[in-house]
Amino acid sequence: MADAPVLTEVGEGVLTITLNRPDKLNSFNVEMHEHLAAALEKAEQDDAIRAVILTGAGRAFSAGQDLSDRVTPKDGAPPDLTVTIENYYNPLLRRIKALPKPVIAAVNGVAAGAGANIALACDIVLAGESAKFIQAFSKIGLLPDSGGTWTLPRLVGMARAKALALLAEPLPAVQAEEWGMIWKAVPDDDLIPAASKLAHDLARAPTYGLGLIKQAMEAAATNDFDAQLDLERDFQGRAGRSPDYAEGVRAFMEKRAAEFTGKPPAEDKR
Ligand code: T3D
Repeated sequence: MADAPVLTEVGEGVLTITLNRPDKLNSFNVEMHEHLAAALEKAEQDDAIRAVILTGAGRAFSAGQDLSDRVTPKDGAPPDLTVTIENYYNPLLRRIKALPKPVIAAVNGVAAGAGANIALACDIVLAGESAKFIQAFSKIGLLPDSGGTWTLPRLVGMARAKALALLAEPLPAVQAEEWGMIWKAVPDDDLIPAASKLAHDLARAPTYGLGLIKQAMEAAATNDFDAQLDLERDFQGRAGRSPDYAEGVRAFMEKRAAEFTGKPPAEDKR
């Protein structure tokens, strides 16, 4: 299925998802959304998958919505953009955030519009040095979606977020790293090996605990300090009942490398 809109590959606990419409710079149509949703659902359900890499085929990560795929009503009325957002983009963003396993974006080239904000919603963003991030929306009269108006100010502060959104200027990966918008920019040829090493390291880590870290960090966006302290207490209680915590402490005491299974505590149904 080399011509499928999304390619998947599983190995040693890592699911690699490749957006695969290179001639359209991996822009999103409904079919690509559906394939991506199915791949992420597999990641949710399969306990053997413990980390995910999201990348793009060809010279782009993704150019966002496929603008040639817009359904214009026959009567000449404008398209209702809320439909794709409600049915596809918002569920996708919620899925990435809620997945109790780390998702790494390996941004191999331009990430524009929703493509940029999907990458930035991932837990760790690595980018090739030639990649760039473009909040392209304002060029066509739209505003950032796919969580952009929420994510950007939190990552880079309001001043930079507003300028990125209003000006739609490309932000090179190296500057994105300097601004704290992404984890690292690496030489282009090193991107996939670096993302793969990171993902394989994470796939051998205490997956249940990593899922709690992810959930706690997201909750901090809306909790006050007091509520977050309570959440940390409760989550730590859950982490402390996991087999990986027992193994981690045992391995430390025995001065050996821990062997984590990623499993939740027996009573935790997830
Ligand atoms: O609509 C809704 O449902 C609401 C949701 C909206 C979410 C969004 O993402 S809105 C924002 C949509 N994206 C954009 O506006 C970005 C459009 N693309 C660009 O600005 C540029 O292509 C890039 C800056 C990303 C890359 O520029 P460049 O010069 O490297 O490449 P190019 O020549 O512009 O594009 C190469 C080909 O890809 C070209 O096709 P061709 O001429 O070779 O047949 C181009 O048309 C195609 N392409 C690029 N982006 C898109 C696209 N085709 C459809 N949709 C695209 N978004």
